[in-house]
Amino acid sequence: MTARLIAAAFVLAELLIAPAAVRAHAFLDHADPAVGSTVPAPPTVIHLWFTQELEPAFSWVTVTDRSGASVNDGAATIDPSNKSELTVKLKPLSSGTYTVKWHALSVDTHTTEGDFTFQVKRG
Ligand SMILES: [Cu+2]
Repeated sequence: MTARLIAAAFVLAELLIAPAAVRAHAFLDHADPAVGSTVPAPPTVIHLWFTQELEPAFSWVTVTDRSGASVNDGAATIDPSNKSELTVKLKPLSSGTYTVKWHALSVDTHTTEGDFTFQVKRG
């Protein structure tokens, strides 16, 4: 084996082992509106789907406009039939960029957090 082949073998081994650890926490899988997207009509709710079920009492989402003002209409809720989905209602949005910050406590008691933006641009 050349050194390059040995290095490649180690990288492959890490790829095979790492996903199990990554899956142990609740990370954002996808969202609607999608992460980084531009939407033509203001959404009235945002859905966030995570890679693991969440603890409702310790998981939250804040949505802010460019000035930092909250546009949440109430707290985020968890769908009882799908505990890996957080939904947050929104006040009426105008055109602009919005930041979604999320904080999740997964059922395995690990916390994760992150943020993303989306843009409302009427066509
Ligand atoms: Cu975890």
